[in-house]
Amino acid sequence: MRRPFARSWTGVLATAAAAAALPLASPVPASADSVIVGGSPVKVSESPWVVALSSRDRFGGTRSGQFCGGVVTGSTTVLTAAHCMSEDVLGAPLDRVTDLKVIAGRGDLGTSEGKEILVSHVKINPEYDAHSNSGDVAALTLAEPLPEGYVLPMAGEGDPAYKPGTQADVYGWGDTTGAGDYARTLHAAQVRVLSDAVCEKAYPGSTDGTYKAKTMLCAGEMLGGRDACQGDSGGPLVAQGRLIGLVSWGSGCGRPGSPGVYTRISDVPRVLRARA
Ligand code: 4AZ
Repeated sequence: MRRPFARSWTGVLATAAAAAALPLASPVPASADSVIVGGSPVKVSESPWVVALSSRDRFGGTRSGQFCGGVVTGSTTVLTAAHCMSEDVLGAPLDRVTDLKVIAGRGDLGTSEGKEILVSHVKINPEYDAHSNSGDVAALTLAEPLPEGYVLPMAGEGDPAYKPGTQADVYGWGDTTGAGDYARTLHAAQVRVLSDAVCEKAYPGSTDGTYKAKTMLCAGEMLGGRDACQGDSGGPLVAQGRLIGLVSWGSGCGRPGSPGVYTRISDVPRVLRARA
């Protein structure tokens, strides 16, 4: 979403209000606003294409400066969410963030494992619409190449991995409580691709956003519980070994009836795709 860090407070307030109204029998699981909700730690060596976006100048050094996720789609190309490059998220215009880096091969942000690579160029999807969240993708060019083994193939149009019911995994270092407790280690959660009809019904149009089947997909569990959350934005949704989505937005985290919404990779314009 446009303000991933601010939005977590909305979630906390909504959860507190629900708990006050239903003190004994809240249908919302206790963990509803926690992490890559319902996920578990994973080894970055088994998913080397997941990277952290970092700026220590903007976000401090304790978690290697992590503020969003990304995915390696070419030896010098990382895809992330366009909204991760916004002034709302960065707290400064992008051209003033001079230490923007991609961190590869570091599962635990408290270590110096893996590689930090400077971003030499950022291309924001010309079709990105910050109001509806449509086309939420940007391509980062790396100053040095990563080995080919880091690259995850992208799903194209008509790929069977988009079929509703398909199991997919979402990865990130996002918030673990909805109150600003960001994970130190990489987590993943398994979710299901949902039909466009279900996604449209969940998000017919509100202040959170409107579901647009052409440029988005949604995934989650009908009963909630497993989901992406603040700080996971731009990270990958992977099914059948291919990249199908990027964490983009949603209403809260892990709430029943409010699945996570992702940028649909098959709709990413050619100008943002890696050449090699
Ligand atoms: C966010 O604001 C955000 N539950 C990311 C993912 C989801 C909701 C919000 C999906 O960055």
